[in-house]
Amino acid sequence: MIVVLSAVLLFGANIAQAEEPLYVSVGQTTGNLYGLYTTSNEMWAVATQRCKDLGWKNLVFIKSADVTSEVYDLMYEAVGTAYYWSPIIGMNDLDNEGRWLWNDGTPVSGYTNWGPSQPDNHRKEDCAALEWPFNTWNDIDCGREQPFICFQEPSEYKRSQIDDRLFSIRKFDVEKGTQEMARSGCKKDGFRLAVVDSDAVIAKIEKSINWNSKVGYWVDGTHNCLNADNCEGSTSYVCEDVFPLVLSNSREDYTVGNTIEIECAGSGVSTVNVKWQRQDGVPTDNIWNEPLQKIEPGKATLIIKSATLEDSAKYKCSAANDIFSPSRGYVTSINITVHPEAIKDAMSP
Ligand SMILES: [Ca+2]
Ligand SMILES: [Ca+2]
Repeated sequence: MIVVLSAVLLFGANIAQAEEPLYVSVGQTTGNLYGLYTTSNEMWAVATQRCKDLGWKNLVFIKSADVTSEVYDLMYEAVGTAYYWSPIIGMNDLDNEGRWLWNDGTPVSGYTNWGPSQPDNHRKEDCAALEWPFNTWNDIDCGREQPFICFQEPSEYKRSQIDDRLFSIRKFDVEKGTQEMARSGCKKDGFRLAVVDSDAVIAKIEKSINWNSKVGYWVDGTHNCLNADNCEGSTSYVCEDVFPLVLSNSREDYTVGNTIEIECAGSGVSTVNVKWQRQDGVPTDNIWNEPLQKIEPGKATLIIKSATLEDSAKYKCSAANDIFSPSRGYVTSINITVHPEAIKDAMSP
């Protein structure tokens, strides 16, 4: 099953949030965490450093077709196909023309995905970006300022221990604030004040955000204050995402004529609006229709009364909390495949 758990932060964020990624997703095959940054375009060297400063491993390394596919999903969910953003990726041939290295110094060999006629080193191009529709590579001028994609490997952000929880730092608009102000600050944007109830959570927060070791941060749970004895007079706090989606049924293989019902539910500080969508046409068309479904507060049940081969389309369930602005949403996809009856019969003894 492919589950893309994504967090969208639309524009409109205040300055304290300026370094929030536009979009974060977890690649289900590799487990990598990806973040797309678009709020300020940067050149390769600055973007590389920015990823590291923000707690990521680096600009994304695309060493397999799986990563290509996951990054494509990230871009597709974040910006659809209406944009030509060409995000920078983590490779260069600065030291030795034509000898491409990932930013960690490993050679680009084995898997490559250059676009047609690339790399062409046109007027000296030693860095690289993803070319629309976000899956092939083009060498570009290292001085070009572009959006960029950072990534982190699963062993580093310890996803299994913390169940996909994502944390981010906020600063009070005023000089300092109380825990109650921190709670409402998170809630205003569709988050909750981070619930810290174990050392694993603290480790996750330390790894996933770029915090100042000299500052105390308001949190909730068994701890009230991270990184300091008390947070009276603190200027910052930690928010976390609150409504991951859960599918009632992860079965993917069906036969023509089967009935399919999958409930998708989300929970959060305010009731989320959940709905199923179906992608018709080829993926690059970005045409999503609403299939038959039963929508209730906080959940939606996809109903396919008699499955057809065409149902092997990509379904996704999305949830948004539209009470607050900027809005925040999640998407979960399931790869339903409907097999012809004949194949099933042929396989039977
Ligand atoms: Ca070059
Ligand atoms: Ca080029």
